[in-house]
Amino acid sequence: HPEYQYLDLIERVLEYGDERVDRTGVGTRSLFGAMVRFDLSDGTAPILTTKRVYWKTAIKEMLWFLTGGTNIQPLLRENVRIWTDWPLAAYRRETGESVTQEEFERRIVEDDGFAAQWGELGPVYGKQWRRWMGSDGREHDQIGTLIRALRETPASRRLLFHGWNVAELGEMALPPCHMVYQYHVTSDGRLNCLLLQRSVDLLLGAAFNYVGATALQLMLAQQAGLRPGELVWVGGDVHLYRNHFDQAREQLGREPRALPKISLAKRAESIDDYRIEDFEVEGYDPHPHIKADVAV
Ligand code: DHF
Ligand code: TMP
Repeated sequence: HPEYQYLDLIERVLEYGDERVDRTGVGTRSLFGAMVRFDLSDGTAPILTTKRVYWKTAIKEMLWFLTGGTNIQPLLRENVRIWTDWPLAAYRRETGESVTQEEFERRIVEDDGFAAQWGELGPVYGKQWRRWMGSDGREHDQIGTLIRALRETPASRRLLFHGWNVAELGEMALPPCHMVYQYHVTSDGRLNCLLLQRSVDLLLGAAFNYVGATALQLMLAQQAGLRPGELVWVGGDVHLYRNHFDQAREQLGREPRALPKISLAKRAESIDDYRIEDFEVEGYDPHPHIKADVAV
C-alpha cells in the first residue's frame, strides 16, 4: 500500500530524527532527504486514509495559489483558515492588540481596507508562480509558460516552475516550502511531477501538499492534453514537531485503507477556470481526523 511510504517516514523520523530547536521554538525531530512516489495513472489520489485529510481545503489552497493571490481574504471567504496564523501573529505583534482568531478573520472578510493592510502574506506562491518580477520590470507567468511548453516541447527537460525568488524572500511571511515543481512527459502522453519540498511538517503540511500537488498535476495534464502519471515527492528537512509525537504514534497504529479516486468533472477552458466543484473524490473512507496545532 503506497501510504506505508508515508507511515514509514514518520516512523524513521520518530526513531532516528535529529532533535533540534527550530525557528518556531517548538522543537523537532528531523531527517534530511526523503522520497515518496505515488502512481496517479489509474485515478488514485494520495489522500491519506490513516487520518481524515480535509482535501477540499487543500485543493482550495492550490486554486488560490493559481489565482496569483497572496492575501488571505479570498481563502477565508472559502472558509479556509490554514493561513490565518501568520497575519494574525503579525497583527498582534505590531498593534499589541489581543484580538481572537475569530474576530480577526471576521474583520478580514468584512473590511477590505483591513484585509489589504493585515491580510497580506507578501510575495508568496501566487505572486511568484503567476507574476514573478524580472530584473527588466516584466512579469513572468511561470504557469502559463509551463502549460505552453508542455504542449509544444513535451520532451523538454526545463518543464518547471520555482517559488524561491531570492530577492523577495525577505518580504514573505514564510519562504516557500513546496518550492520547485518539475514535470516530465512520457512518450505515451503521461505527465509526471517531481515536487521538491525543502521543509516538511510531516504531520500537517505533507498531508496537504500531496493533495495540492495531485490537484495541480490533474489540471496541468488536462490543459496540456496529457494523462496524469507519477507524483514523485522529495522532502529536504523532513520533521515532526515535538507536540505532534503522540498524534504521529496514534496514526502509526492505524491500518491504511484503499486510497480514493480523484477526477475532474469537466474540461476547463484554461488553468484559471477550475473550481472546487470540478474535483470529484470517490471512495474516501479514512480513519478519524487527528487534531494537531500548527507551529507558527
Ligand atoms: N507551518 C508549519 N509549521 N507547518 C505547516 O504545515 C504549515 N503549513 C502552512 C503554512 N505554515 C505552516 C500552510 N498549509 C494546516 C495545514 C496546511 C497548512 C497550514 C495548516 C493545518 O492546520 N491543518 C489541520 C487543520 C486543517 C483545517 O482545520 O482545515 C489539519 O489537521 O490538517
Ligand atoms: P521554515 O520556513 O522555518 O522551514 O518553516 C516552515 C514550516 O512549515 C515547516 O515546518 C514546514 C511547514 N510547511 C509545510 O510542511 N508545508 C507547507 O505547504 C508549508 C507552507 C509549510
